[in-house]
Amino acid sequence: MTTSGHDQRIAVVTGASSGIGEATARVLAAQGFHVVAAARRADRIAALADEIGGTAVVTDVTDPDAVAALAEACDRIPGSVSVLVNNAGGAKGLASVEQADLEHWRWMWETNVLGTLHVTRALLPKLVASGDGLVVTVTSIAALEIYDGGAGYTSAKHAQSALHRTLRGELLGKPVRLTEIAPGMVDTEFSLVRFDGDRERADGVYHGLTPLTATDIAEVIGFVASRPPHVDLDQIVIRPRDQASATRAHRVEPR
Ligand code: 8X3
Repeated sequence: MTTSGHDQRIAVVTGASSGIGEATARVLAAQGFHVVAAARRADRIAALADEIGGTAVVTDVTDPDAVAALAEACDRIPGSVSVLVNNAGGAKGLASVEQADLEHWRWMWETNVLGTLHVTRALLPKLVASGDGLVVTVTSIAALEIYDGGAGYTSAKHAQSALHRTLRGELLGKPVRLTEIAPGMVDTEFSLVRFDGDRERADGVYHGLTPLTATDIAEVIGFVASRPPHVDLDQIVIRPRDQASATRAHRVEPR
């Protein structure tokens, strides 16, 4: 069902140029949302928005001015912003604390934590005003676990989760639902980014098992978004059957 004019429900998805963000944009568009696809890679989101009848807004979530422009772009679309999917983020490196790469740490904290802060803060008034808002924040099992070499990423994901969960109390009494999605292994560009484009190393992460796909996660977000206003799916952990924890997986052949 598509809606138009002031009845139109708008869903803003960050990190929409690939992976979970792109798949979520497709699922929400199929549910009738006008999707605002936000990401840095202009060509990718333009093609996606074209395909799903949405709007592409080039946004770097770490830049408050760019995020303010994203909020203004939403004002120019008829309808109300009722869904925000905080999906932009990622990991860089797998160094020990002793060997920590400060640039990697800064990037992880800027994108995952401050990015979520900037976008959520900018869009919250609109989500509340919609009368039936939803904030989905895509964290990770790294928000629940720690592992050797993962401190930069796990600390950022723990912080992003804490920020998101704090809103549950702060928004109590307001018409906004809050859902944290914490995925385990999902076959996206995640590992390629983490290992700076090293394809062999990235593929090794998923070797010998069946990881989740971006669509697996997007379909769950679509389920969350399609619940009635009184139903809040608080926190959802999604792992492949072959993964018991961040460091423990079953592989049919070893890496
Ligand atoms: C990443 C989760 O299991 O690939 O967010 O380390 S995992």
